[in-house]
Amino acid sequence: MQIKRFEAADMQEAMRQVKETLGPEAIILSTKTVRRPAGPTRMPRPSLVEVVAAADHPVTEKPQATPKASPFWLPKLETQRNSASPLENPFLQKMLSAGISPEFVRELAKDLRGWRAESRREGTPESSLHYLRWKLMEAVEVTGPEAKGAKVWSFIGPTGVGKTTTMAKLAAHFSLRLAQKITLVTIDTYRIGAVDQLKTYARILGLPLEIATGREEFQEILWSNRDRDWVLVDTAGRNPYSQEQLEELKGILTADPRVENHLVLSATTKDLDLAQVVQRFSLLPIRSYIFTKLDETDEYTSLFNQLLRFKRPLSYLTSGQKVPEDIELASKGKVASLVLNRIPWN
Ligand SMILES: Nc1nc2c(ncn2[C@@H]2O[C@H](COP(=O)(O)OP(=O)(O)OP(=O)(O)O)[C@@H](O)[C@H]2O)c(=O)[nH]1
Ligand SMILES: [Mg+2]
Repeated sequence: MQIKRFEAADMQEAMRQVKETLGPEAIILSTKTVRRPAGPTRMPRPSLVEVVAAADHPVTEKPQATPKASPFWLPKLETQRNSASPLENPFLQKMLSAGISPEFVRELAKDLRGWRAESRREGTPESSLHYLRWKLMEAVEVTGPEAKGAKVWSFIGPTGVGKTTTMAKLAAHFSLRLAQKITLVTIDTYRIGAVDQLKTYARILGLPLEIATGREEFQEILWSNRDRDWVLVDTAGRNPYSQEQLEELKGILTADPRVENHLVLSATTKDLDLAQVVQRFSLLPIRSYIFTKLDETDEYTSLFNQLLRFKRPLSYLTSGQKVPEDIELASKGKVASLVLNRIPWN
């Protein structure tokens, strides 16, 4: 497998270079815009497009003698042969430039070709966009609060992503709008001020708050709150690279099999960082993803890629600091709009 990096002034030129060097069967692994450092005159220079592409049989160079093990996120070349190339389609090129998973776009290229052949459509821009929207919606899974049974929901994730705020938003929604009996629990006795932050929300919402300092205490609290409709559990932000911190979290949350873990992630996190975070937090079963801070970015392809990479349903999206307003139940249509509305189609 030959992997090469290309830089060009725009995506069209980069794709031309990819085809010329690696051939039309090349697979795009990633695309991004890179800023060139200012020159000696300190004048900012125009940015470049960087494309990383791979091919089995490059046109101009021989494959390497000893192939290296590929990182887990690279698509497998064997499964890609003889499929339609996204390089041929301007719509798909745009999706690639926007950062959508090259593997997904490649599949889309195949499906789009099949759909056009089947429906004998010329493929107007409108019909192609409709089709893309439908495929995006089909690719993601969403979930919400289920109808019956007591629930214990924990909110886990890296530091500062909005776990406590999201929990307060949901507590307000469940107790004020749905008239459910709620108890708030925190196992975050780690960060200074964390308990006070939740105490403030509990006081404003008029909800009981319990503090657990370890596994046994957590178990006892859940037992004594077994008649509640919902027990919402706040946890300390954990560094995904600290196995010790994650094991400690697991030690407490596995005290009761009713605990369902919702992984809170920020929409501002970079694509591959998200992959690492999710992989490391997966030492606990993840019931759903909650994405926060949608208002702090206008690029949602990382969010979308994450929903495909480790398939878990998306439950809630938050887009602001206001409690309880800035939260909504996720829908497939919303995800598709977030992704497609940001791509400059013209
Ligand atoms: N813009 C924006 N800010 C948010 C959102 N959700 C939370 N925040 C803010 O993010 C900051 C951190 O929120 P917290 O809820 O304390 O985050 P946390 O994950 O509990 O943090 P730790 O417990 O320290 O790990 C606060 O200033 C929140 O107001 C959101 O959807 N949009
Ligand atoms: Mg917190």
